[in-house]
Amino acid sequence: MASPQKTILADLIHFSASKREAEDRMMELEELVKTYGGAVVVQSIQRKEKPDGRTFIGKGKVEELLVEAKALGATLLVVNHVLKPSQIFHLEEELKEAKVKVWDRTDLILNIFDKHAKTTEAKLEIELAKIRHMGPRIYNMGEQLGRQRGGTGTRGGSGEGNTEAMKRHLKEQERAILKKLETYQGVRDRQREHRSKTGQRTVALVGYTNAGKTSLLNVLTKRKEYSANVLFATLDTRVGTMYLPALESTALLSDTIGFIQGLPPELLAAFRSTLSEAISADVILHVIDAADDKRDEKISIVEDILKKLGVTTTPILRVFNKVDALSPNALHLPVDAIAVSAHTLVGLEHLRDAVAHIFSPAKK
Ligand SMILES: Nc1nc2c(ncn2[C@@H]2O[C@H](COP(=O)(O)OP(=O)(O)OP(=O)(O)O)[C@@H](O)[C@H]2O)c(=O)[nH]1
Ligand SMILES: [Mg+2]
Repeated sequence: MASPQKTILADLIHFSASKREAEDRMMELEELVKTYGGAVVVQSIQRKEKPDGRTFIGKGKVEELLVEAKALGATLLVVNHVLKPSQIFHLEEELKEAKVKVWDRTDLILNIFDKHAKTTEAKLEIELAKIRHMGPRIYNMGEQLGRQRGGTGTRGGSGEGNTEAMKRHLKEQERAILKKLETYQGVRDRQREHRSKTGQRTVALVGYTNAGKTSLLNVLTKRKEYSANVLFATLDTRVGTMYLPALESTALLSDTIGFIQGLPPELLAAFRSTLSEAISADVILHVIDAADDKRDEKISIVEDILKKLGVTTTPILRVFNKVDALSPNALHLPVDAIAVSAHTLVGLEHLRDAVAHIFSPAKK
């Protein structure tokens, strides 16, 4: 196996942000980089009123990181924000001496997705998100290079011509992918129609990445899907059958990609097909890592994303998982919380009953 890529992490936070917030952001970024397979060699947190227009992190910081990159042999810089294409371009230019590639947060997430995607559908969705995210960068590079070649006044000079050709090419690729994805969407739509015609109930697991969605799917449906202590272990949609004793009947339970703070909108849009299973379910189970210090913040992040996805009328049950790992001084759970553990199996009957109750309030 190739040795992990030595990586520098840079974050920029506002003066008003707390130290804790800054550290949490850095910790999550480090988790993401580890999930990707990188080894973090430098962590840089800067407080700034607003980002630098040219390089985002500012000239002084770039110079400092160049020295460190050379000294430590780092080859990747990840900036924990979404950068403008020109900012990435300038950063790479200025770090050229150390041959450092520059990624923003979206690049990092896309590259993790790339590593984990297994189904053709997920791969196509990632391809689409990449084109949408990287496209403007490629046009920008063409324009910058055109300008550097002193192309002022040379209308339709080589830089510009290439940019136009590249734009057309990417547009065509995007259309081709969308067309393929439509086929998958069509299959899903038909399956959904069939399910609703035959009265099959559907339940979806959603939640922050690493909350334990797949572990719950496995214990509720006796499936054996891959779950792991990494971010974004699941990128596809998996479906199993869950028994609801109170109804003496079953529901289909689906699992899908986890959410994360700052999930770029173009990624959400690209994953529409995969997420459609969750969005269109009769009931959503919002799986929460009860033992996570940032539990409440993550709950809001997930609920915001659900709203952005247009989920407004579906009943959502909050499911507090990992209660076996709660420390005595952990935040209290709400008194009526559905508290479960995919590891010890505590609370699963309560969860099945709560789901059954939504489908058939009278039968409980
Ligand atoms: N202690 C404890 N750990 C759990 C429990 N459920 C899941 N885990 C662990 O949490 C980690 C993440 O579990 P997954 O089921 O992969 O989580 P996920 O929500 O599917 O994550 P992604 O697919 O990456 O979004 C794994 O290491 C699990 O073993 C639980 O009830 N208790
Ligand atoms: Mg999972």
